[in-house]
Amino acid sequence: MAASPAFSLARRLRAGETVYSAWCVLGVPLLAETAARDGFTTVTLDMQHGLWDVAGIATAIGAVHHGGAAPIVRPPLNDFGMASRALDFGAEGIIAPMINSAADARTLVEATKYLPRGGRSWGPPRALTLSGLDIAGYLGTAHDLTITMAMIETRQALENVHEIVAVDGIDALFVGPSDLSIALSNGRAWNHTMPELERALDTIAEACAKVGKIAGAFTADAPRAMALAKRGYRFLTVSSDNGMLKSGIAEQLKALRG
Ligand code: 3PY
Ligand code: MG
Repeated sequence: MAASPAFSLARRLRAGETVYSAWCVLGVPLLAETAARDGFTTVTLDMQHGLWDVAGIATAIGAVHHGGAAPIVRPPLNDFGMASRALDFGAEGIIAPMINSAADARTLVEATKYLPRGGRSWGPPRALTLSGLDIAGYLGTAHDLTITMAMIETRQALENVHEIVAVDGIDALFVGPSDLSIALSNGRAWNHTMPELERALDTIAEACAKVGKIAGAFTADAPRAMALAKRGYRFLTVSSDNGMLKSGIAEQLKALRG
């Protein structure tokens, strides 16, 4: 995967490209930068469950950008202010958790798109610097340069998937297989490949395809990401910084123990 021109992710996804993203939870900008420099097209910084604080996320967005990848941020639950701020800091995309209805989707669009689509408040100092655009340039192209993804990870979201994806300004749906499998099993299972979840994944991909929007999903590893790409998913996060660190540690310890 070659480094991509800055702020090209949204355009490339809308043009039909399939993109793989690193997923960083440990709150360490250097790890996010390494994922970018070593070849991921995009790096997602997870503030919902990860250890990021606001200063760290601002630093990591710059580090990923300068490492040649597109920074994406998942803000905390219902933190639409942080979604807006992450774009101001130069994120190229937002993945908002637990978007359960068209009303939730409209709230997300309100925070992430300028008028006339939404009501994002003006003030993107770092995004201007990183994009190299002036005020008129960024205001005029922010929609084309950024991507707003709504997470589908509850029964309610699945029931409302067609209404959510139809909201103007929602560019993509992103499946959270952990929460969705817990929801579909009524709390009995965390299972990324259970039959009900597999059916839901196809329903969500079809809902996106029907309106020409992008389907995305979290995955635990590259084989699963590539399998979902064959089923219509085009934005796929792969493993995590924590997961890769732990598997690297396990591999070395196994070798040491013979
Ligand atoms: C989920 O699988 O529920 C997610 O939110 C992705 O980590
Ligand atoms: Mg989740």
